[in-house]
Amino acid sequence: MKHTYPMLTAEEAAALVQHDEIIGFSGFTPAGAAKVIPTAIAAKARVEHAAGRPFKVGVITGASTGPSLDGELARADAIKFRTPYQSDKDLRESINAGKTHFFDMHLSLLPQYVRYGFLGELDWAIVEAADVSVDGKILLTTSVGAAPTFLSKAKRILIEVNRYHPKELLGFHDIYEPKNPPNRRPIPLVNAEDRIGTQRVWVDPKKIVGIVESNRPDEIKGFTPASDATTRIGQNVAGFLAAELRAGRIPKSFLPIQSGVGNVANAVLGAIGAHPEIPRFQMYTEVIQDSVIDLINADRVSFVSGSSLTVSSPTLQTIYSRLEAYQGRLLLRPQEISNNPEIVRRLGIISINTALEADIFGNVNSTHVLGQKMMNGIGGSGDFTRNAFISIFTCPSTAKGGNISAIVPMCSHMDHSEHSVQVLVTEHGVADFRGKDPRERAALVIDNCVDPSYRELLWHYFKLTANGHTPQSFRSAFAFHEKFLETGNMRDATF
Ligand code: 0RQ
Repeated sequence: MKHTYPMLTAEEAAALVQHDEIIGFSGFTPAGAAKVIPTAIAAKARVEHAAGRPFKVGVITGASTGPSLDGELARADAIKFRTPYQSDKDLRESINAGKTHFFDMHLSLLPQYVRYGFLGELDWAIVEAADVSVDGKILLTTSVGAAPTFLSKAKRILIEVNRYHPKELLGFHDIYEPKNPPNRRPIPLVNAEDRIGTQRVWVDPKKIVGIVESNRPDEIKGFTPASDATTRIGQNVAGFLAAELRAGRIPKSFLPIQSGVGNVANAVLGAIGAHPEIPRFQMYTEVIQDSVIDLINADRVSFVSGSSLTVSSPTLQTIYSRLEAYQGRLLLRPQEISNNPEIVRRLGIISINTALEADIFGNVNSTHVLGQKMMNGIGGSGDFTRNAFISIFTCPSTAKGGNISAIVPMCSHMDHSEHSVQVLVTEHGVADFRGKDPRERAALVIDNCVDPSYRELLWHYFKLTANGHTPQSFRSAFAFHEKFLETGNMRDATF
């Protein structure tokens, strides 16, 4: 490789990073996440700790990352604070034990928070790339996330040039960074497939203090195959969208779809793709999962824009073996653009995200198990939900073998309020909240979405208080949660 940058080992790169510094790492999900340098930083932290010296760094990324970044740094107790999203088991434990400061952010806001200086000055951008030119043009790999902002704002840059990813990825990224107010302009994107920026990130080459070479695949977990419940949820969402189409409320040409992460989201997308009445459609989403690639291959999805290509290794290998077939059908953008409220509202995106818990009035908790333990974070679900053409939440009606009802009297934590949630779907059916008051919503949810073994209990709760716009009982609102903590079964709740 012809360049003017120092070639470093991962250990030499890690040696440059000091205690208390703040790092912006590439990665939006494990796709495109830095791998070898964070692992070496974790090893350095262990050595420092063994010598009795403090060593922790602030870790900012696009969204979640992989085990070589979040997992290694969490296990080495090397994370001072973490934002905006995570999904690593060890990091989650550290957060829930109160050891790591984690603040949960809407993903579209992260880059501007960094540009505005709200998170302090970035000491480092540590970014995975497929290629770097002598004049500082960086070709990113399987995600864009917040990497362009980290690269422009950080004092110094370390690049992991990962040979696993081909240089032919040139053309799959569209890099655009809005200006800060008062100089912000409208984002000139009016169709999902519009290109508005550059193919590579341009940086001052003098900021690049070293390059570490690697050859490592993304660390993406496979999905659990669709269960009976997730298949039925998918069919219910697809049936609802087909009915909207028939009613003429969704245009015949359809609208771009955003679909969240996880097992439920994967099954929902499969069902939409399989529905005979839903035409070939576009996606304007953040995470491009395996199911999207299947739909492109089946020519059910004509184009997808996202911030990461989060696919399993076999799927990525298939894409890389015939990259030209995906040119013009797959585009990666900064999360500030993929999740941008202005664009979501303009394009009329149909958002489909997963709830951990919803209440009978249509409020949604996507992040906290039993109101206390952080699962992953809000991710981009709020960016899309608040601004969607139609916002849909899905979830299985129960968890933990039926001992938890995902539908409760009052959410134990609130991420998406009744003002933003328009449709709730479980394996039992659909509650369409549009134009309905809280009492009407509750009746729809209990009749259509709740597991039959919880229906009577929830009707009982609903009838406890006769007064008020939203009939809520302070004494009993958390009876389901309290009872689960006491006996391990929400069905034991009494009011
Ligand atoms: O726990 O794995 O221990 O069995 O929660 O549940 O049903 O497998 O759901 O994989 O689709 O993830 C909301 C977490 C769903 C995800 C969430 C337990 C359940 C299981 C997972 P186990 P499932 P999924 C785009 C948009 C927020 C961010 C977002 C998410 C585990 O979709 O992180 O949408 N969303 N971003 O047993 C206690 C309940 C429960 C419960 C489920 N009510 N109480 N536990 N579980 N319901 C992506 C990005 O922004 C990057």
